[in-house]
Amino acid sequence: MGRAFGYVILGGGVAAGYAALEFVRHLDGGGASPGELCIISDEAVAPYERPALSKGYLLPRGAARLPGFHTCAGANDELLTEQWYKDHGIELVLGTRVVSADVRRKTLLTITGETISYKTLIVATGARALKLDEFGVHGSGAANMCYLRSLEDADKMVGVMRSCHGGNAVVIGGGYIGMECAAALVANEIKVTMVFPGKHCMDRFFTPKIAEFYENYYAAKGVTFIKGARVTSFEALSDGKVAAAILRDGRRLPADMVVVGIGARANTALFDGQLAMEKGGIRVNGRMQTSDAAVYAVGDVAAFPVALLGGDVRRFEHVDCARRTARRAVAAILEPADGAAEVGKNDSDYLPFFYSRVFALSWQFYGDNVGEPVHFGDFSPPGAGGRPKFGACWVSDGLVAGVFLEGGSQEENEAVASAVRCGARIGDLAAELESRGLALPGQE
Ligand code: FAD
Ligand code: NAD
Ligand code: ISD
Repeated sequence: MGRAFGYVILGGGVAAGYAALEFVRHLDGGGASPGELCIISDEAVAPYERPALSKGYLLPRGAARLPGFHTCAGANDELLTEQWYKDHGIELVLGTRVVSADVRRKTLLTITGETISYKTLIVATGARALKLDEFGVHGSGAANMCYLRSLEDADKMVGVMRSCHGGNAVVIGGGYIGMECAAALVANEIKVTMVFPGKHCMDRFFTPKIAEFYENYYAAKGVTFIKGARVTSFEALSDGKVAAAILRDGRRLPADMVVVGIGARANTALFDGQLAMEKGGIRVNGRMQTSDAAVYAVGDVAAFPVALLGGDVRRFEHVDCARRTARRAVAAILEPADGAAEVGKNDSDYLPFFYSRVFALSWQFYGDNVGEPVHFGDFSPPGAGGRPKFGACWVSDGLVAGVFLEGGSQEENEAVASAVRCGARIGDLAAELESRGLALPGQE
C-alpha cells in the first residue's frame, strides 16, 4: 500500500504550518493539486503554535484552546485550521508516526504500514523532551508527573493541576519549561519548589545578575528554589502517583504533582547514517538543504550556517527560527535560482531571537550571548503594579553581539534588534539606550 507526493513535510508542528502557508503563497493563493503536498504528523491535530502550551494554555481562566492557536496565529497571520488544509488541497495525515525513512529510495514508512514516497522531503520533526529515565531516575509514567512538549502533555498537565489546587508541585529543571510552568502553577494556586543542578535558573543563558532578578521575583510569588541539587528517586503511591521527590542529599520534597523540564533532543533518529549531522541536528546549507539534495530540514532539527554569526553553524530550539527556516526552505525549493549560502543572506530580517513571558514579565533576546555582558537599567524588584525595565548587552571586540531586554516596548525591542543586526558599536547602542532613559554604565 502506498501513496506518492511531489512534496512531503515530515512532522506537523510549528515549522510544518509555516511551510504550508509559504507553499500556498507561492501558488498565488491557489490550492495544491492532488498528490502535490502532504504533511505527516504523529499528533492528532493540525499544526499549532507550541509556545502557547506553556503560557495561555495553562491559565486557570480564559485559557487558550484550539482552534485559536493553530499556526500561523503566532505571527498574526492566517489561522490554518484543518479545514484550511482541505481547502488548499494539502493532504494532512494526522495521528500517524513515520517509523523509518529511506533517503535513497525517497520513501517513508508509517506505523500503519503505508509507504509514502516523495520527490522532495522537508524534515520538520522538531525535538522531544528528555526523560528522567534517561538519567536513571524512574517514575516518568506516574499519573501526576508531567512533561510538556505536545498538546496531549498539556491536557494531562491541566487535568493534574486541577486535582492539585492548594497542593505542592515539584518542578525539576530551571530552564524555559521549568520557569514558564512554575509561573503557570502559581497562577493555578499550587505551591512550587524548583529543583535544578545549576547555580541559578536559565544558567546557559542568563547572567547571575539577570537570574537573581527572576529568582527574587518568583520567591516573592511563593516559589522556593533548591539550586545545585538533583532528584534521584520518587516515593511512589499504590495508585500510580508519586508522593514525594527525593534529592541526592536525602531531602524529601512532598509532591502532589511533578513537572519535568530537563531539556530537549532533536528528532533526528530516522536519518541517522543517511544524512550529515551537526550540533545534535541535521546539517543543512543556507537553503535548508541537507546532504541529500532532495531532502530539506527546518526548525528545531536543522543546524544551519547563520550569516549574521559569521557563517557559524547553529541549531536553535525557538519558534522564530522554526517559522523563518520553514519559509526559507519553501522559497529555496520553489525558487531554485536563489542560491544564498547562509540563512540571513536573502532575509535581511534574520537574526537569532528568543523570548519568554512569565507572570507580568516579558523579555526578548536578540543575537548571541558571547563576549562580556554589560548590564543596564533597574534590577530592583518592581513595586506593586510596576514594570521592571533592565537588560544586558553582550559585547565582543567593542561590538554588540547580543542584547537581552526585560520590559521593553515594541519600539525599544526593535531598536535593540536593529543594533544587533547591524553589528553596532557598544557606544552607539549606549547612546540609543540613553536617549530612552536606560543608561549603560561606563559608556558616556
Ligand atoms: P515541533 O513544533 O516540535 O514539531 C515537530 C512535529 O513533528 C510534531 O508534531 C511531532 O509530533 C512531529 N513528529 C516528530 N517525529 C515524527 C515522526 N517520526 N512521525 C510523525 N511525526 C513526527 N520557543 C520560543 O521561541 N518561544 C517560546 O515561548 C516557546 N515556548 C515553548 C513552549 C513549549 C511548551 C515548548 C515545548 C516549546 C516552546 N518553544 C518556544 C520552542 C518552539 O515551540 C520550538 O522551537 C518549535 O515548536 C519548533 O518547531 P518544529 O516544527 O521544528 O518542531
Ligand atoms: P532547557 O535546556 O531550557 O532547560 C533544562 C533545565 O534542566 C536546565 O535548568 C538544566 O540545568 C536542567 N537539567 C538538565 N539535566 C537535568 C537533570 N538530569 N536533572 C535535573 N535537571 C536537569 O530545556 P527545557 O526547559 O526542558 O525546554 C525544552 C525545550 O522547550 C527547549 O527546546 C526550549 O527551547 C523549549 N522551550 C522554549 C521556550 C521559550 O523559548 N520561551 C519555552 C518553553 C520551552
Ligand atoms: O508565539 C506564540 C506565543 O508565544 C504564543 O503564546 O504564539 C502563541 C500565541 O500567541 C498564538 O495564539
